Amino acid sequence: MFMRIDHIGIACRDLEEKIELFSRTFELTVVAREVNEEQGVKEAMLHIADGEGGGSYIQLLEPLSDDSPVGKFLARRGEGVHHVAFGVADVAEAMSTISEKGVRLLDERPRHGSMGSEIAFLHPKDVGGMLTELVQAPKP
Ligand code: MC0
Repeated sequence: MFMRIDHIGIACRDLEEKIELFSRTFELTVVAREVNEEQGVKEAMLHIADGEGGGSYIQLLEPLSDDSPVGKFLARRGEGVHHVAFGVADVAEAMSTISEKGVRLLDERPRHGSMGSEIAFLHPKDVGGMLTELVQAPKP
């Protein structure tokens, strides 16, 4: 079902500071920046490699408000890994297959994600404490 790790999402308080840190430390390049109002984040994608059906990235996330998902996460746990996102060929199909196994979906239908992707989240409590995202990359 999963083709690759699409990205690791990292919650941070200062996006520019963490872009500088990750670019310098791991020699990664920012390939996209976006504000996603629906998800309450300002974000940057740092490219790692290309794989089946799309690339792999580090995603740096700064919250737009304290009551957004990433804002609440920072208050509760501080900076660090917020979620792991897996690349799938068809996000709607993956949602339906996974939900049939008893895992709660946090989205009823796919939503808009980074770089034109379609995404959906799974409840962390049903996946061993890991907030999990499904990502369908846009067709080339
Ligand atoms: C909360 N919990 C987490 C967690 N956030 N566990 C692991 N990883 C996380 N990131 C835990 C809490 O500690 C709590 O456990 C339990 O989940 C229920 O939390 P809650 O009190 O309901 O907390 P809320 O209201 O903060 O909701 C958490 C939830 C929410 C995961 C449902 O953040 C959500 O719907 N997230 C999906 C959307 C999202 O995260 N968007 C931002 C990235 P205890 O044991 O204390 O009960 S957007 C993005 O990344 C896009 C742009 C993209 O990739 O393209």
